[in-house]
Amino acid sequence: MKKMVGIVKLLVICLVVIVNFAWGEDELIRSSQLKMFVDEVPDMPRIKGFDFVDGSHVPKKLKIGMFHKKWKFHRDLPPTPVFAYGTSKKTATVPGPTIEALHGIDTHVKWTNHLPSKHILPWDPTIPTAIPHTRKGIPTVVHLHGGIDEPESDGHSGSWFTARFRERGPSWTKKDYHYHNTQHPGTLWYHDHAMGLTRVNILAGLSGAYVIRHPLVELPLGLPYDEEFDRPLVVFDRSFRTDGSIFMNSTGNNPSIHPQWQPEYFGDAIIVNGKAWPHMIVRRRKYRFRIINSSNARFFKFYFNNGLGFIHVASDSAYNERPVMTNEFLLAPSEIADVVVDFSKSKSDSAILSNDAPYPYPSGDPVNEANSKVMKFIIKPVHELDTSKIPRKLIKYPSPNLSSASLTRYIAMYEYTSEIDEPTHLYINGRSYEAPVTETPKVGSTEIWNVINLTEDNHPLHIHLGLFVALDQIELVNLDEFKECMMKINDAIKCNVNKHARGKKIEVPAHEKGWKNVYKMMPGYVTKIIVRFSYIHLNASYPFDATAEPGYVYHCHILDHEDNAMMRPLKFTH
Ligand SMILES: *[C@@H]1O[C@H](CO)[C@@H](O)[C@H](O)[C@H]1NC(C)=O
Ligand SMILES: *[C@@H]1O[C@H](CO)[C@@H](O)[C@H](O)[C@H]1NC(C)=O
Ligand SMILES: *[C@@H]1O[C@H](CO)[C@@H](O)[C@H](O)[C@H]1NC(C)=O
Ligand SMILES: *[C@@H]1O[C@H](CO)[C@@H](O)[C@H](O)[C@H]1NC(C)=O
Ligand SMILES: CC(=O)N[C@H]1CO[C@H](CO)[C@@H](O)[C@@H]1O
Ligand SMILES: [Cu+2]
Repeated sequence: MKKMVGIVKLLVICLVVIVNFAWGEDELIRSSQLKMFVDEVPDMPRIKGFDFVDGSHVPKKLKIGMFHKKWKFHRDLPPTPVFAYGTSKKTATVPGPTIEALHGIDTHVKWTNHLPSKHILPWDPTIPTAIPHTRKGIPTVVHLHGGIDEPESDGHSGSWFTARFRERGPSWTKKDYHYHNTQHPGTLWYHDHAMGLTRVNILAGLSGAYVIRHPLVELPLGLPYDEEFDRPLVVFDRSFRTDGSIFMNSTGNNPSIHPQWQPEYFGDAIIVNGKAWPHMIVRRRKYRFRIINSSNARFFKFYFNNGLGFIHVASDSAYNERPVMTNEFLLAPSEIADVVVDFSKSKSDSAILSNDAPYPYPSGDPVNEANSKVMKFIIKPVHELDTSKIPRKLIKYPSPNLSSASLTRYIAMYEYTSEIDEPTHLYINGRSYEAPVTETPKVGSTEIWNVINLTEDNHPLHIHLGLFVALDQIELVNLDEFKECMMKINDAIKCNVNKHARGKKIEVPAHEKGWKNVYKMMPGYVTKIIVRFSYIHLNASYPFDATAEPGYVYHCHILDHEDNAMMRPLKFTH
């Protein structure tokens, strides 16, 4: 048996070497070869998640497919093979269409897979991965990030399926996904979530925005609301070869253990709504931008080169209680910044949205000329009437009640390395994804989670179904001693976490004090969050059975970490 495993490993390595050779890693586009700001940023097609019949809004059934097609990322780049979401191959886009849902009106989506038998990017069979028995077809499954929905429609990593549903993963339950839209209004996004393939499927193009609107509550706020002035911007980074194809390194950092997997993907070009360093012509007035970071691993620290500020009206999916003004802000992968920018305040006729987050964040390389620029706004000179406003108060959701928390958990993040000191995999609480479920909260309950980062990276933690408020971040003192203890016995309490958590305290920034679904877990710190497994905007139970199979998951949202295997099951009980 051992010999067999050895032979298979050898074969995989040979295959990787051949593929590597065939793909010619030397023919990469240098970012200086692509002129910045030449393409106009598109507004992705908008699809209504509701119908209008006899004067009232009614639920709608949508069919959205995943297609293999070519997409033009830049004027001077040949068309790039991608995987794209759309209602047809012709209309499919990268990112996918923006789904516009209405609060209280159900949206049903039948997600269909029309992908070919082979992937366009290198993937790694040695990490826990969805692999069809026939070895043909690309496993995919769609998760609506930020959605409060039934487990059967949550896009569980094991609920994958291949083209024509020919093969289905172990926890697959149904074809038609049901989004209840009964939650608070805000910005969500949908993306692939297949076991071990999330990083490559999203890298290939499978993500898009989903907005839940609640006009009764939102219109009185007076924020920019029309399509022209309320724009989702999906931001990610990609590298390309001279033939236009997406470049992803096909040699792992520990090739004898994992032939392809690397701990973080970084691309040279910054892409906004499917165009590299685009521009947008804007009027001299207020715009709302729902900025979704769908990078695999790149953090962005956004600022404007001409001093324009950002007014944060929401963070992730939920409105802030009050608008918060900043001149720069940090966005982790999968976090959402929902900001208003007032171009009438601009002293110049253009503004460059810029980035200065080191990568990996926070200890990695500084940004260079290419990845320090995101997009350019060209501002029309004429001042014009702008009836939108920034209200003093937005939406107040009840604050979390600390004394109602029924349980305190310690969630430790571990990174394991090989003899050459390169990461091999990451685990939460020292457990593999397949190990029996340990997080089984009660539906409707509130819990405190103390998240302990024992690695050198900042890990954005994402919890499905629940929302949370980040309370504080406290540095661990005598870190080495604590880490050694944790590596030995993996028990935060026995390792005296409270004795160690008495270093520097970092305040949660004002614009992130509200309800979130992703938060940045500082390395070497304990981050305390209060998690609510119920609605935040009303005292009602979920209109579905959250305890049903296949349950949910929680994970790090650096996709390369999530795939190997910084993800754990989350199952609810009554
Ligand atoms: C790909 O990764 C390998 C192993 O980490 C590294 O040696 C090589 O330089 C990388 N290639 C490119 C083009 O980045
Ligand atoms: C986007 O998210 C990735 C990973 O989740 C993170 O590494 C990156 O810094 C984020 N970028 C921005 C601009 O927020
Ligand atoms: C907070 O929770 C405790 C315990 O459940 C309860 O007694 C108290 O009334 C709650 N406070 C508020 C303000 O809801
Ligand atoms: C739910 O009930 C609690 C206690 O009665 C109250 O403090 C809270 O404001 C209510 N939440 C909402 C969203 O109405
Ligand atoms: C506990 C632990 O190992 N923390 C690490 C978190 O990350 C920082 C670097 O950002 C390291 O210095 C810490 O050792
Ligand atoms: Cu991570």
